[in-house]
Amino acid sequence: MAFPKQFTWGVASAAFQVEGASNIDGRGPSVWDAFCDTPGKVFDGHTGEIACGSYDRVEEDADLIQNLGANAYRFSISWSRLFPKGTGERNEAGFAYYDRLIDALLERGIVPWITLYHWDLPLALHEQDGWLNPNSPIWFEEYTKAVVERYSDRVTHWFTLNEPQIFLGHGYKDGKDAPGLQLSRKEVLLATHHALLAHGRAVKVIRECAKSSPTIGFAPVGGLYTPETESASDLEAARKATFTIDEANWAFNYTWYCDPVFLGHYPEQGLELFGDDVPEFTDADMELINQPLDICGVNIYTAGVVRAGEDGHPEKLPDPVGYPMTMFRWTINPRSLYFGPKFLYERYGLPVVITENGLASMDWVHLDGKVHDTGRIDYLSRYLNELRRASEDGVDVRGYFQWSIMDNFEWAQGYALRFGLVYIDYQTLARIPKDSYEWFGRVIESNGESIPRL
Ligand code: PNW
Repeated sequence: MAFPKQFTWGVASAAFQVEGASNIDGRGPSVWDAFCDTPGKVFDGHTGEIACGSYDRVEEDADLIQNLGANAYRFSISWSRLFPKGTGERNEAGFAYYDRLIDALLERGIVPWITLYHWDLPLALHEQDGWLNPNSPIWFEEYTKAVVERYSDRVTHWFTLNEPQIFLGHGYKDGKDAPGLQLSRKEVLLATHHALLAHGRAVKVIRECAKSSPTIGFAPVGGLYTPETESASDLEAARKATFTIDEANWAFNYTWYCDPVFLGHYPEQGLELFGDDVPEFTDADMELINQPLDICGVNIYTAGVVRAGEDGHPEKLPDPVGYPMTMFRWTINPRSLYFGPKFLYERYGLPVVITENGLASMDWVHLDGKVHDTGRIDYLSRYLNELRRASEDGVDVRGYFQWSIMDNFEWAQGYALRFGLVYIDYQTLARIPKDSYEWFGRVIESNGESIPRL
């Protein structure tokens, strides 16, 4: 059998990318609102003010997910919609919005999977130094507690942080994403330590306060490598490259974030590489970060390729001229969905859930009124076949969330890149299911027994 019977077939999104209503019903600004308002930061000055208008389309969007046949929806909560200033005063209208969303999903038999933090830090907290503030883990714990108290009678699946590699690497190091900081390595590592502590505190408070038994995970990303051939030496080289922090691109790795979370310690190689830039930490910190988790979530879109060079040392292969790429110019490497889950499962020993995977393309409505996104079908078919192979080879894969149910605000790329199974006409906010929506629906229906090629 390909995928387990109870496999989770989901679609994903994030609050700032779909909700819109950024100034409505008492929501406070986040770092992303401020970033969008800073000239030159986001493609063509696009903002999240309207986005997909999902705030006003709870039933319509839930119908789209139901008609697809998905059994789960991974969405995030906008912290500043619940707490306009991040801490203190609550915004009841914000809480009520997620009540409506959760109830609409449950009525349709769709399991809500909540991501607590998908990059949109309340601006008021950024003004108090954001993740650099040693109180940031406590802010996050308080926010999480309020979310869990409100929704855990109906919600059982939780993710803490989405991709700290990116919100710190692009937000605090390169300045490409909100809040656009370009800090020293020492400062970024301090903010990272706080984010990891925030994760730990959140997991703890979920377990303490949840009204129904929770399933909790973390949703990292990282520099993944697949082996050129499946020889034992190439395989070992790929594993080694995947779990080594690259000096040039040091924030984009698995081990600095995942080893503390899953194993309770920073990786030796990172401690050596970062030297004096490593923040001070205690055993109690590491224990707090290392809370028991139920699943290992991971976002996988692409991967590099390595071969074993001399002495087995990983040799990264350059992308060949004219390589297949997405509109993001990410390499299309379907084997990332075989080796990614395999390597993570071997290292961390937890069931794996693919929390995001999908294709950026530039779709448009064709003359027949439909959106023929053959590239997306081909991409998903190649990737899902590899995920199935991982499952058949004994990797404990429990779920797959396609990114994304609909086109949305693609961060610094604004609305230029489209990841959706459903096309959004941003003038009218009409939703048009693409060919890939029909295709993915059939895959889900067969529980992945059938993953047809074009
Ligand atoms: C993710 N990489 O970001 C985010 O979680 C989503 O919000 C986003 O829309 C989606 O992927 C598509 O970009 C990523 O460099 C950023 O491999 C960078 C990478 C992967 C995912």
